Amino acid sequence: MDKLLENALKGDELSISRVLTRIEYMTDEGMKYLEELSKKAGSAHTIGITGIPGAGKSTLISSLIEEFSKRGNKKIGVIMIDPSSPISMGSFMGNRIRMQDKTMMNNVFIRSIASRGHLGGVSSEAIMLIEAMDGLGFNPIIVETVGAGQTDTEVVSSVHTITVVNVPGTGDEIQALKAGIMEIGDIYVINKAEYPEADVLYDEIKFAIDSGNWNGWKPLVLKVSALKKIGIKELVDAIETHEKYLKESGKFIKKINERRKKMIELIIRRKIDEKINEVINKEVLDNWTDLLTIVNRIYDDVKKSL
Ligand SMILES: Nc1nc2c(ncn2[C@@H]2O[C@H](COP(=O)(O)OP(=O)(O)OP(=O)(O)O)[C@@H](O)[C@H]2O)c(=O)[nH]1
Ligand SMILES: [Mg+2]
Repeated sequence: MDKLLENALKGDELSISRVLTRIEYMTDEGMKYLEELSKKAGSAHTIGITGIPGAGKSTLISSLIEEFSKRGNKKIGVIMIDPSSPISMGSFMGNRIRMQDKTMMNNVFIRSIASRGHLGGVSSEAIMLIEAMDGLGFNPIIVETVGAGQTDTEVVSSVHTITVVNVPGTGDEIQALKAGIMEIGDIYVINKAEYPEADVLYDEIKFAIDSGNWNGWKPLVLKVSALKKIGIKELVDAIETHEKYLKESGKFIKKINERRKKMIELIIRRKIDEKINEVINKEVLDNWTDLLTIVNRIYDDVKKSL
């Protein structure tokens, strides 16, 4: 096996980082790494943490990392999409280290990706990273996203357990819930629960969930304070309960298969897109005749070159 991948599998930080970068950029080497890692992947529980900017997602993730670590999780992966506020405990890989407890963070690998992506597609990068980290033995893998827009939706729908983070005082939560925007959650968290207004929001969301018709999994609603570390144990319990439910119902594997289907689709789309750009750049300006002739010729050329 390739030395870099071998070292990454042994847990060497720098090697992990390099392997992931090659995968993100979809280099030939990167794609071979992804192929190898994909053979080992399929056991990690993937958790999405989604919610509006400032809801406390990053703070919550650092509290979750602590709790998962206490429960013996040896390799925790975190993927942050376009983070405006990196996890304050710091990433053991990153440069912005502000660690409170260094030893505790040795089991955590944090990777950020910018929302534009290296090659224009965050969804494919995020989903490839999930697959790769899974193959590298990270479990759980926690993904932070704001949950809005097509990219985020694609990523969010690729994880096992979707945790929607709400905060009191934004006023539009119930409208969002009614409009179905929040229908995606497996767990609803009301963060900043040390504020008394959190109770009202909790009651509203709980009521909305209780009034719904649920088949299989009924979403759980929990109050937490990510900052003051209140309710974190209960949240990890809820996450683990959902994981158990998915495994017992066969949905755990199904979700991984869906994620892989999406990954393959995105990789192929990206390859085709690249070809289209290549052919268009070469042909359009030089050989302008009429629209349909050009469209058909480019279409044929793309087909031939695939
Ligand atoms: N009072 C209080 N503040 C909190 C709590 N959790 C997070 N915060 C604060 O809320 C602010 C935003 O927290 P982040 O964790 O960066 O929020 P985020 O959702 O990751 O934000 P983006 O990454 O920008 O979308 C920070 O100043 C946190 O300290 C909480 O439980 N209580
Ligand atoms: Mg954040």
